[in-house]
Formats: sequence, C-alpha cells, structure tokens
Amino acid sequence: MSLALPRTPDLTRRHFLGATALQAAAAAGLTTVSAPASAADRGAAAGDSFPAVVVGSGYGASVAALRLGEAGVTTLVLEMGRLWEEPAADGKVFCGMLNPDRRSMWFKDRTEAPLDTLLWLDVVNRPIDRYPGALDRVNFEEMSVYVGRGVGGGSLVNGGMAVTPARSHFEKVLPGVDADEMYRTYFPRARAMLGVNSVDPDWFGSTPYYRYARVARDQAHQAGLTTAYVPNVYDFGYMEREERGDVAASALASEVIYGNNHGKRSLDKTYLAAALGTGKVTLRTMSEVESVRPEPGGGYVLAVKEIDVNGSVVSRSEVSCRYLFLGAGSLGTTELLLRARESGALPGLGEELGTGWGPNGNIMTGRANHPWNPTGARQSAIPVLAIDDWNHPTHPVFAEIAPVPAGIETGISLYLAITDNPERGTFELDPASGKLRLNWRRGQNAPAVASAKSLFDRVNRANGTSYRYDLFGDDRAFAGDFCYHPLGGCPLGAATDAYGRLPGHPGLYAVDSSLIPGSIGVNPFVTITALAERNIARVLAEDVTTGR
Ligand code: FAE
Repeated sequence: MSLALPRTPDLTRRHFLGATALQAAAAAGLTTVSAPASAADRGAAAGDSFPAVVVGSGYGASVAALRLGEAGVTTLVLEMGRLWEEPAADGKVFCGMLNPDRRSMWFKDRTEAPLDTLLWLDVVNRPIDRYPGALDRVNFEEMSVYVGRGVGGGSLVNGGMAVTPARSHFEKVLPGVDADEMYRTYFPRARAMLGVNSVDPDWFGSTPYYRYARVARDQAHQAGLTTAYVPNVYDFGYMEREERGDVAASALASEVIYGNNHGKRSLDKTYLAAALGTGKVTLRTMSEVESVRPEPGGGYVLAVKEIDVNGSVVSRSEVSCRYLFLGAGSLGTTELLLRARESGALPGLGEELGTGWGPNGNIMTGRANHPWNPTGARQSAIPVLAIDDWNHPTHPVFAEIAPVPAGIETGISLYLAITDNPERGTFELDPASGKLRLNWRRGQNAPAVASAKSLFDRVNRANGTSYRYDLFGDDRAFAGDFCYHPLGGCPLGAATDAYGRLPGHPGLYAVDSSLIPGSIGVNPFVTITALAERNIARVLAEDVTTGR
C-alpha cells in the first residue's frame, strides 16, 4: 500500500512550481530560490525587509513558511545549510553510508557515525574533506546531538519514521494543549502533508531486506512483547520497485543518515515545495542567522552570515521583518534566543528559556544473534517496526528496530530505544567562549539505560542471546551519550505562551522542537509538525495583519 501526497489541484500545482524552482536554483548554483510571483506581489519585500522571516527549514519552519505563504504574507526563509538537489560528479546528490565522502557531514575531518566500531575495529568512520555536508553531530561535553543541515533540516537525514504519540503521554508532556483538537485536526493534517504511508505486511513478510526486522520481531514475541508497524515518509511503493530493479535503489542501497537519493519525501518535496509554490516565499541557503535584535518602532533585525562551501564568509548583512519565526531546531532556536537575552537585546525573555531539554530518552543498543539465525546481508535502511512496551508500569520503552545496512552479515539486532527518562538538561552560553553549553551529565542517562536494559534483558533471556559490546568504541552495551531527538530549550507554555509566542516581544515566535519539553515517547517529527500547524493557525488568525 502506498499513499500519495495530498492531491488537491491547488497543492499539486504549488508542489510542482516549488519543486521546479528548487531544481532550477540548484542547477544554476543559486543560493536564493523563489517561484514566479504575480506582478502584484513584487515589491512587497522592500530591500532586505520582509513582512515575515523564518529561520531554518526543518519541520516547524516549513509549516510556518507554507502557511504564511498561503495567507499571502511575503516571507523569507533563511537556512544555514545547502540546497540538496543537484547531482555531484558521481551522478548522486547524497553519498551513501558505506562509502561516505565530504557530502556526509557538516564541516568535519572525519565521519562521526553513531555505531562507530564493529568487533571493536575502527572500520566504520572515514576521513573526509571539510564541506557543508547533510548530517551534523554537535558535541557537547557529555552529550552529542545529531541534526540535519540543509534545505529540509532533519528530514534530509532521518529515518522517516512518522509516529503519532500515545495520547496519554502527549497529554502528560503538553497538558496545556487541547489534545482533542490535536488528534482530530492537526495530527491528521501533518500526516497527510508529510506523505505518510505504511509498508505492505505481505511484502514485509517475504522480502530479504526486512529479514533483520522479522528476526527481531520474533525474538520480541518470544519474550511476550508486542511489536507494531511504524508508518514512514519513505515511499514504500518505490521501495518495492527498488527490489524488483525497476528504479534506482536508495533505502535498499544503504542510504539514510547522509541523505536518501530517492524514495524519501523529505520536506523539500512536501511542505517547502508547496511553500515556494505559493509565489510568496523566498529561500536563501548557506545563510546563518547570527543574532536578533528588535527594530525601534516594532519588528526585528537579523544579522546574517553567508558562507561558501569552504566555510569562508562571503558576506555579512542585515534583514529586517515585522514577524520572526524561529525554526532553527532545539539547539539553534534556543541559542539565538539565549544570545538575545544575554546581550540585553531581547530583555523580555524569561528564566524558563534554556530549560526543559531532553534527548527523548534515546538509548542505542545491539544484541548478538545466534549464527543459525542470521539478520541478512541485505537490509533496508528504513526502519518499519518497533517493540512497543510503553505501557510497562516502571520501564516504558518504544524501541525502533534499526537496520545495520553494512552489506555483510553482522548478526546484530540494533535498536534505538525511546524511554521515559524524566531527567532534563539546561542550555547556557559559556561566559568564556560565548559558545552554547548543554548542562547534561552522563549520569542523567541512568533511568533510560535501566529501562532499555529491563526490556532487552527480557528479550535476551527468552532467546538465549546476549548484548554486543563492540559497537560504540569501547565495551558498553548501551550508548546514551548521543541522541537523534533533541527536544526542548524553549518549552511551550513556560518560555513561551501556549502558542509559541515569546513574552514581551510581539511578533516573535518559536515554531520547532525547542517547544517540546524533553520527551514525546516516540520519534518526534509528526508531533513537531502537528504542533507547528496548530500554533501557526492561531498566530495567523490573531497576530498577522500586514503584508497580505
Ligand atoms: P530541524 O529539522 O533540526 O531543522 C532546523 C534547521 O535550521 C536545520 O536545517 C539547520 O541547518 C537550520 N539552522 C539552525 N541554526 C540556524 C541558524 N542560526 N540560521 C539559519 N539556519 C539555521 O528542526 N524523527 C522522527 O520523527 N523519525 C525518525 O525516523 C527520525 N530519525 C532521525 C534520524 C537521525 C539521524 C536524526 C539526526 C534525527 C532523526 N529524527 C527522527 C529527528 C527529527 O529529524 C528531528 O526531531 C526534527 O528534524 C527536528 O525538527 P525541527 O523543526 O525542530
């Protein structure tokens, strides 16, 4: 079964116009992208002044850009990363995981993949040239955070798992949000716009590419646990054609964390294409917002640094706007706001800013399978199954069954476990270096490790198997020193009002993962998208009055 993108005539036309504009800009090597606007729209942006500016182009930012464009508000999107549309000399836009090159990571000398050794051998990570690659790993003192960089943010590099949280957990984490409205209106809207679909269970049951998931499923069932199919934004119809050899392979060719060349409905194919297609939205890439200050008389001024692919500064400029939507992610949005508070530029920002950060209870772990029960040399890089033990009374876990698409039999069952770790971290600016600091101690992972261990001890006991200790560079079975799901820093209803408005500063909004206080119990992008849809609907109805 494969669901298509929303097919109303207007949206289809917008997607087409926007996608064409993205491709044309990439082919011409441009860092500014816009679809043709009507004559009446030209001039709505005077000089470098726009009615609305959106910072970043991940989930929250893309929702804001589309809905502003639809409402007729001339909008500029500023993204620090590249536009990923144009093939390189090898004919591919992104590099694969088995042979990573400079396209893999954001200005690193060596790749920093999460699973970094096999049999304790340093065979996974490679030296690379410094380049604005798609995946970044931000290394704080005791926690590393993976994020996407480029047009589409995390949607370029993530596993595409599109999960709606358990309503009880959503209500616990965000008690101020009307859950009825979310589950009736905004979650369905987000799923439809993102192009969520599900794997065909018959195909899943027979393809060699999901043997690893079937092995892990059967072992979970042996331990009395429940598994569930997990929807995804990767087009499963395309994946089936990959197996038949009808189309170029992507998920079945070990592509995911450094980008998918085909099959994945990343945001540049969905929300952002539609946003550009309104003719009201312009996108500037390689443009990092360094600071924000208020404009006398209302609105905001942003200091913007444009870089080239060597990381050299091409220009520094200022952009002003009446309405400013921060969608730079949990790290990026919190950092910009902390800088503005600490410098005195935005004094209204309160003490709750920088609080409520968590890694969504992320723990990665691997189990060793018996030689007579192989997981398969051919593995789809897109996960489709999870162990759902979220209702466990003391150790709730939602564990994604992850691939190890190494191209050889590894015998590993790998998991990204999401746990209900109540620990939270805080952000601050280091007084000496001025850099963003995350106050999170490794010991704060202990509740998450305890939950993951409780679950996988049960799986190992029931199957006579054990953990792998060779995967994370030392002899740990559980890796909790990195995360894929940074959440919080600007918690909704605490650092902001109930709709993401920053206190004391009219027209300033947080729209992304920074709003969710540390945990959502499942992979987070559907929630980030749905919450952004809810908040922008209210903001457009109540706040935005000019430039239409
Ligand atoms: P995000 O998508 O991070 O986008 C922020 C954007 O802002 C980025 O493009 C930045 O380059 C840009 N930016 C930052 N600072 C600035 C600045 N100062 N100026 C201009 N631009 C800036 O934000 N989630 C799921 O639900 N399912 C999954 O299967 C899944 N798998 C994942 C796998 C990996 C490897 C990773 C890294 C993440 C995964 N996630 C997954 C998490 C998900 O991608 C993440 O929660 C969202 O992308 C966060 O969305 P935001 O809108 O907050």
